Amino acid sequence: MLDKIKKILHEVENFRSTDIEEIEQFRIRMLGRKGVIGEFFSEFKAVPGELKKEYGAWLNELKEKATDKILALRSALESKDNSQTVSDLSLPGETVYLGSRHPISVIQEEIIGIFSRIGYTVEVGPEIEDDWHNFSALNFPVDHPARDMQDTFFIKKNPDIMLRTHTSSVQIRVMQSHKPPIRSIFPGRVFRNEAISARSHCIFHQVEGLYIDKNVSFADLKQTLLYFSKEMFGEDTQIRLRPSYFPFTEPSAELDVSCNLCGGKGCNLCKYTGWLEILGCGMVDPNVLENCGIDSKEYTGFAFGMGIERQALLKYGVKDIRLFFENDIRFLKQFRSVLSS
Ligand code: 2U9
Repeated sequence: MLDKIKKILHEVENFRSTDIEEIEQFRIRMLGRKGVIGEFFSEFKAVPGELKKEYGAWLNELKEKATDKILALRSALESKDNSQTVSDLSLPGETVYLGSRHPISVIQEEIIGIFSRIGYTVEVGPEIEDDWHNFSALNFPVDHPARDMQDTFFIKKNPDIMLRTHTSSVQIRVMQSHKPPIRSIFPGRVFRNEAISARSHCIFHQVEGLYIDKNVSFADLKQTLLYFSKEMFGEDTQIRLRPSYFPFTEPSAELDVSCNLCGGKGCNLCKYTGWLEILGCGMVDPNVLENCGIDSKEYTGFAFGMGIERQALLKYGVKDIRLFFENDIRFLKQFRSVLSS
C-alpha cells in the first residue's frame, strides 16, 4: 500500500493542466467520494498498528498536496483570465485611481503657501479655550451675543471653558509669548453653535493672519491682501475694501475680490454684483495689543481672517458647505488625481 501511495503522490506532484474540466476530473479521481485517496483511507483501517504512524503521515501528505495542487491550478487559471487583455500590449493600461487630500486641506495648504512666500510663519493652538483667550483679550464686551450659550459651545456648562469660535485665540497666545515683530498665520478648526445648512456649519476651518511691528499701516494691509487675492484667484483679480466692525480691530473692513467666474461682469455666483466677499480684516485694536503686553504706542499691526470653506466654495463652485463634512466618496473623488498605468 505504501508503494501505491508514493506512486500517486508522484503523479500529483507532476500533474499539470490549464484546462478547467481536466482539473475537475483530476480532483474527482483524487479527492472525490470514491476517489483514490478516499480508498487509501478505507484501507488504512487494516494497516498493522506499528505501521499506522508512518502510513498515516504519507496519506496526510498526499491529501494535502492534492488539495494544494488543485487550488493552485484553479487560481492560476483565474488570474490568467483577468490578465487576458494584456496580451495586446498596444491597448491603453487600466486606470489606477489614487486617494487624494480633502479639498479643505488643499485650499488650506494653498493659503499657507501664499503667506509663507512673504515670510509668514504658521502657528497652531488649542481647540478648547478659556474665556480670556477667546473673548476678553479680544475686546469682546461682556454682553456680546457671541458669548451666549446659543452661539458658543461651552464645556460642561462651565462658562469659562469653550470650543474656540475663531483662531484669534492663538494670536493672543503668540502675542503674549513673542516680542514683535510678529508675522504669522493661524490655520485651524473652529466651532460655532449654529444651525447646519447649505451656507453654514457648526464646525468650519479658518486661516487668520497677524502682522505686528513698528509703523505697520493700513496701506501694508491693503497691499498684502492684494498680493494674496492675485495669488489665490488669478493675476487679473481686483480688490475693494468696505468699512465693517469687529471688536478686535479698528478700523475694520471686509475684502471683496472681483468675481473670478465672470471677471466682474456679473453672474449667478456673484449675484450680479461683480464682487465676492472673501475675508474680514483691520488694524489690531490698541486695547488688544495692551491686553497681551505689547506697547500700542510703539507698535501697530493688522489682522485678517477668512473661512476656508468659503474660499473652497468660491474656487470650486460648490453650492453646499455640508458636502465638505460628509466625506461622500462621490463628492471627494472629483478632487482626486488619476494615475494611468
Ligand atoms: C487679534 C486681533 C485681530 C482677525 C480678524 C476677521 C477680521 C474676520 C471672519 C472671516 C470669516 C471670521 O471665518 S469667519 O467667519 N474674520 O472677519 N478676523 S479681523 O482679527 C484679529 C485676530 C486676532 C489678536
